[in-house]
Amino acid sequence: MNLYKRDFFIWSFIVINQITILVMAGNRTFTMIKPDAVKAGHIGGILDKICSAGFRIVAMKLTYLSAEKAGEFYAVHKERPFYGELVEFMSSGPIVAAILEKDNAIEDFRTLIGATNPAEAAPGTIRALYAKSIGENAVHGADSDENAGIEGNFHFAGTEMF
Ligand code: RTP
Ligand code: MG
Repeated sequence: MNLYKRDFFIWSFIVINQITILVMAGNRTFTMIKPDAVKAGHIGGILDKICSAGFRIVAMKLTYLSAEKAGEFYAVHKERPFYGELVEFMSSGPIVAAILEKDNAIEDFRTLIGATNPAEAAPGTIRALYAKSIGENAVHGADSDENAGIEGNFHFAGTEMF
């Protein structure tokens, strides 16, 4: 193979790889059904909304965050006044953690769950239907592709993603 042909194959491989990464980006998000919604028996209702909206479940488990683990998960909010309350709440009972797949997953999932404060959440959104307050707001949704990846890996091993 001459030098020109070899370079052509290498560059084709790199370009196809980059296109694949671009197409894949944005198609996964990470969610948790928070302790308030699990306690109130809303797992089924919330999963129904998620699946009906076209999300595919890549990974899912009923699990528990210790205060230490909850603190680690929400470390970005460490300086916020509600951090202590948030950690206490998120470790107050079991949660459902899941990785979800759909085109435009991050944005579409944030639309599906509604505003952080359920009083401001659009009618029909998960938080409007199931959240109690700004603190106890039924579900978590990742806010970026990067964070979805970090949060998914926080809860799941690669062998648990399908
Ligand atoms: P999340 O990360 O859980 O999906 O929520 P979010 O993006 O809509 O809101 P964020 O600003 O990231 O806040 C994280 C969680 O902290 C609790 N919070 N409490 N008492 C308060 O003023 C207050 N503000 C936020 C909520 O549980 C919120 O979801
Ligand atoms: Mg957030």
